[in-house]
Amino acid sequence: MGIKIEKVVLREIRLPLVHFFETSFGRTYERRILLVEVVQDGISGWGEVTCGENPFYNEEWTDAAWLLLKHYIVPPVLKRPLPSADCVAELSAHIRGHRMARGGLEAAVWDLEARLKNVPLWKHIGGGARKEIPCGVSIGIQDSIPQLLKKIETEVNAGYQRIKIKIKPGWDVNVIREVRKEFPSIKMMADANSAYTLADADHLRRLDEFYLMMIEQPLAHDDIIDHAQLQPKLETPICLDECIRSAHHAEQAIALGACKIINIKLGRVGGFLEARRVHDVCKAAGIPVWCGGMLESGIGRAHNVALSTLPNFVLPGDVSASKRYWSRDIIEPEVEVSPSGAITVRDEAGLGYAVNSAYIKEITVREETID
Ligand code: NPQ
Ligand code: MG
Repeated sequence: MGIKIEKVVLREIRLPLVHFFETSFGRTYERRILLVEVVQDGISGWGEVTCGENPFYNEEWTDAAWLLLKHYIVPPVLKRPLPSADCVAELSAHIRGHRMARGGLEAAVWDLEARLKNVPLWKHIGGGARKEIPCGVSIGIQDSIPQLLKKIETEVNAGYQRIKIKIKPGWDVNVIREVRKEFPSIKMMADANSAYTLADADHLRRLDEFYLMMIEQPLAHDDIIDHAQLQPKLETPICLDECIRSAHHAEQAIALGACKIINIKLGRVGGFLEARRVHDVCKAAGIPVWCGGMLESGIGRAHNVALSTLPNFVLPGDVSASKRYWSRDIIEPEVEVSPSGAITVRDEAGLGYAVNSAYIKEITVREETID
């Protein structure tokens, strides 16, 4: 059974966050999310572009992604027989960068193909190593340390299996020290989103005494070599996020000793095909991986749950409950996390969650059909 897509509908939705989210590059109050709906024989597959509102996490942003999809990414897949979802990534491989925009369409076609075959997406991508996804949380930079401690207590009590704390110069060693004092035995890590340089190596080494699971992306977003210089100076394992956009980058980072752990984000690497390749490279090299998050709506969240069932996703990821981010999610049921900090994988075909079209319509600010 082949794929032949009749039309693609692009939508931009606005979703206000329950609480602002602050990283080393800024504060976000509301997400502008692009949803990609691909349609064949009256069946829809759904994808989400996970980029930010501004080109600060990486070069991508909502407005640019819209134009890329419309002019470059969607046209080559329309009304053309495709042997399988495996072939979609290649049709936009000539585009430099913009993998989140490309991945939004690619993931939608994987969902469509799973639904056409009436199998769950996790099974369709070759996952199924676990039925319970271990969950962590990512906690943004707060206005004060007491406020951060209170948030951590809430999330630990909710059952989350590890706590990730965003850091930046001025909100790092001082903060982690206080958190460790209050929570001596939780699994904990820090994410700098590229806020440091090699000149900060001595400063970053001061984090070693707090036995963090890892420090995520301390140095420049595109600099594997500097991370290879830093890792031998730290006891804390480095986890790369922004630097890893492809399986080849993973190979290079591992060969150089730039990291001991890799965070895989479906969008950052351009979709399921490349995410699986990164996963396989890491697995063969004995590098554990976990699933990163980009404050996704339920659709991106459901993709992340499916991805997290691949065997080497052995560490708790940033995939957490819908209600931590949204007062109302666009899928039903919402993604829920058990008191032991896990998401149960669902057995319905495709995403495994129903897409709430009526609610999506309410919060859509622009829509365009490409056929
Ligand atoms: C990370 N995510 O692991 C990212 C960063 C991130 C859950 O920590 C808008 C634009 C919102 C970009 C949220 C988490 C974002 C964003 C998070 C990037 O580095
Ligand atoms: Mg990160």
